[in-house]
Amino acid sequence: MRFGKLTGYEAEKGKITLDFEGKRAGLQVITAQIVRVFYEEDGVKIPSKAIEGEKAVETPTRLERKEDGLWVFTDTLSARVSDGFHVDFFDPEGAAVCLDYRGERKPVKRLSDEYLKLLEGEGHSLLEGRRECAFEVVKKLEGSEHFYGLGDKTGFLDKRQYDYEMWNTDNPDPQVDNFKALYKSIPFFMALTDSHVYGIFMDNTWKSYFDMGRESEEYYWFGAKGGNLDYYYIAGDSLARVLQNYTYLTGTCPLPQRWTLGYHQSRWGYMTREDVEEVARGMRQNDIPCDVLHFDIDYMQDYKVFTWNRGRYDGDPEGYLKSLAERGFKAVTINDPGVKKQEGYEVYDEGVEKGYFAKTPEGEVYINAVWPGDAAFPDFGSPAVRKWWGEKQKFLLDTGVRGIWNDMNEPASFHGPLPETVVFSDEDRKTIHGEMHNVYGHLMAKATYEGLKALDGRRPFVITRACYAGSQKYTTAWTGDNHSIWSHIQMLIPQLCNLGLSGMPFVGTDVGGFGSDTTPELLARWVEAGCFSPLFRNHSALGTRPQEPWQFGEEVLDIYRKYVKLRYSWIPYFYDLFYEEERTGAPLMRPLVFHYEKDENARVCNDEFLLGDRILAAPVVNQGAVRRMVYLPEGKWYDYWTREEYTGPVSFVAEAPLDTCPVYVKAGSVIPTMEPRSYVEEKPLDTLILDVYPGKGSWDHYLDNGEDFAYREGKYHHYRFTVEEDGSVSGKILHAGYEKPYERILVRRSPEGATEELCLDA
Ligand code: MIG
Repeated sequence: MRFGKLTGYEAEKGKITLDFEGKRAGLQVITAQIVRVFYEEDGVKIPSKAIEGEKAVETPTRLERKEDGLWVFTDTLSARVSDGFHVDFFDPEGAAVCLDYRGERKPVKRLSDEYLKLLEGEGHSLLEGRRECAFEVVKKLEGSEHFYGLGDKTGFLDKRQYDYEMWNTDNPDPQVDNFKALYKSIPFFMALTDSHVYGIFMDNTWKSYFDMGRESEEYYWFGAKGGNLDYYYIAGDSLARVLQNYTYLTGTCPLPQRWTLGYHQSRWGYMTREDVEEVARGMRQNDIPCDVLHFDIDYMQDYKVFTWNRGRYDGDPEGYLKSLAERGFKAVTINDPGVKKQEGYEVYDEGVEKGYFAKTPEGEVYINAVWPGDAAFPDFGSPAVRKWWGEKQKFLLDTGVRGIWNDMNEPASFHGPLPETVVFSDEDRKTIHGEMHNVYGHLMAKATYEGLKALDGRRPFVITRACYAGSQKYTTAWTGDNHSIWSHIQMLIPQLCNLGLSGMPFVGTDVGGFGSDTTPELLARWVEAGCFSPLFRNHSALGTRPQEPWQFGEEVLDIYRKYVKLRYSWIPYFYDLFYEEERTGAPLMRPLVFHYEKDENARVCNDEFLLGDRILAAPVVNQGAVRRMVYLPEGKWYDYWTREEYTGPVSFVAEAPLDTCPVYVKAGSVIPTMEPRSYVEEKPLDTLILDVYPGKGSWDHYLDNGEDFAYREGKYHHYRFTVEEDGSVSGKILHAGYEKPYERILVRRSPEGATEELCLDA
């Protein structure tokens, strides 16, 4: 795609039409910190799947035509558009932040000239991705640049020097660093240099490529196979601010029901009522708090969606789910997109009759195979199909289900991938799989969320495997089929942190690992790390070594219990973080760099993370290790277990026997906790226990009914607790709208220490 000289422009409010010798492109000021850069091929507008509603606000904008291009100024940035549709961004002082690269492409040379000559004849290219791109954007690389985000990728926190693809992929092989794509596509990243931070969101759903400096040390590039060139430059003075701006565009994850923050137990292979019952009983007998039991594909009749194999549940799944509910267990059922091809099966017949399935270019219902055998694929790009699918959830809700787990929605298929030419809808426009693939899971989640919301009224709980930018508005996500291997407990830290930095905060990995057999030691270490992940679920594959907490002897069971209980005690803190996240987009699990951008150690830290800004976890992720190096950034910290003090920045060796996950809490923290219980609603939440870490600081604590949307009408309580250097604590109410505020607020100064009652200031 070549653009000529900038020959003219026209501005209407923040929308600037640019003429490049007949080619019309555009720049749009969305806010003072967000600028959209786009070119609509053949003038075709493609509605964003990630961004809902109008986001552009009236922004004071000044234009100036200069020798070197057209300058667009807002209060907080300036953009320069020059010949060839090059766009550069500057900070308010005029310093360059993000420049287009204008030089020659200089790919790293991998082969001698002789070899290249040999290969040329066959049209061999060393850069497969580039060949496919309909357009590319090439940006100059700064010496100090680090990259974060890009959704769910393998490897490490900093994405510089690596290249990735966006093409939702179900690959059952153990995921390793050089995988280019996993199940999710979030074409957003943030760049951090010694002087600046910014983000780029390419809103394009086609297969796309991100080369973050693999091709060359001088530039990085991104591009897509089809669709429009359409990206947002996002400014901000911190990673947190850039991410907030990104979630201004794509939305945040709404506050979840409180029970979803509890412990989830799952396994592919809980076949019958008896199997599930054994797990439910095991949880209570072994005193492992647990709120959620997951039902994998085994509950369905012949893997048909919206059916229940009643025979496996004594003919009464409704009664059984009710009995589970009475004991505090919520049921979450899996739901795959593939609809079994079977005449007489209502869902299939309806879908065929109404034209709700994807079609071949010849207009036949497209069939591939998944769990039920031959199956059709709902066309989720169509609003009518989404509505239909949403309403279908009623069957599961009526059975007593409380949450929906969307799997296989890349979409995965057993008879080879869906051809790119399969016909799908994009709202009322017809398009092909190549364009809708990366948003298939996103739109299925949207359909599910909206269906549940309309039917149930409570905050919907959806988990997905595949997603796109903006899916956080409808769904949580897990990272798919990991394995019970040490490299995957190591990977979960950068993986979940980067998902959070990509706007997806409610995420987790299969604790213990999905494929392969876990070991007692690996499971113990995994629960120690996993209890910090917003979505906290143990799940394993059919036929692997059973992975429930009690399958590995007393020692592991005790460790497991200790960390699940720790998690439960922290649920009020998690909930506060969600409240903050809904407002600001700040994820719960954060890499150290999120709060310590200037700290070179933090920028590349792969084996520690923060929960909010107060708790730092340094889990052991190496087999056999009973101590590890810990790095604490600047400030004063306390060891969570011993209250030993440290002053950062500091590195030291922490003892970490099998039952210890090194955890540190920042001085001046008040961590809101709740009393032990075997599930969230076992007892009323009438007592708050504040864990206090002396130092100057404060914490805003949020409380509501944990269930519905009444909080949006002000039905919540907001408390502010303040701690002093000497450890004294005071508290007051900032907002009083919830009918059941705490009856008691207690202060505690050590893990097992005595508590004293806190009287709130008037
Ligand atoms: O082809 O439903 O990632 O969590 O247990 C495998 C069976 C299908 C893949 C999911 C996994 C789930 C499994 N599913």
